[in-house]
Amino acid sequence: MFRIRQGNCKEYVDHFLSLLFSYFCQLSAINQNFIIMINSKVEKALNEQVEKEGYSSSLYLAMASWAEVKGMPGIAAWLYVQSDEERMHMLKIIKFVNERGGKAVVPAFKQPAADFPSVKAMFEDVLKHEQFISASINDIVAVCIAEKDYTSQQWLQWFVNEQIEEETNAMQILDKIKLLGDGSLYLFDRDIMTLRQEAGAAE
Ligand code: OFO
Repeated sequence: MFRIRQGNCKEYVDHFLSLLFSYFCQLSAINQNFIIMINSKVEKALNEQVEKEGYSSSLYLAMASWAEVKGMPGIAAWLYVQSDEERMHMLKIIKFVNERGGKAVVPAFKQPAADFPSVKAMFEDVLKHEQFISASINDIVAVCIAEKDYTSQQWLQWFVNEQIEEETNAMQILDKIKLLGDGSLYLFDRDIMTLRQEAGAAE
């Protein structure tokens, strides 16, 4: 048993510090046990999604740059915002993987096209790409369910809802382009950003 001898202050302080140290060790062990670690298959699927979101960001950046050079500042502005959103999606996944005890890996992104045949064809590509991303998110949800990683599955619900919005936006834009026809791109370019305001107001 530990006894404090009168006048032996150093011994007392040392003992107190060692008690404090073991208390913090126990506390940190308890905390670690409470982290629900990410499943390794889900971690792999999310890392693949990091690549897809990063590529989405580059793709929309390339489209924005093309539209800007072609003298369509409204369409360019819409795509620049879209590119930023995709980067935010990528960051969201990176942080989630790391916070759940996994390791996010940032890959190389393939180079997107630099030219597009027309505005309509470009937005058809946007819709196709978003449908591809939606399918990819659904595949990850399926992995979560198969692996019983319900924490990740629940977290992914944000992306499931986001994809509904992304596909709807692309479809609305295509409907407007079809309605206006290729000859009215000036009006479309002037008004496209109002679609973002309308979508923001509706949320
Ligand atoms: Fe990240 O939603 Fe589009 O790609």
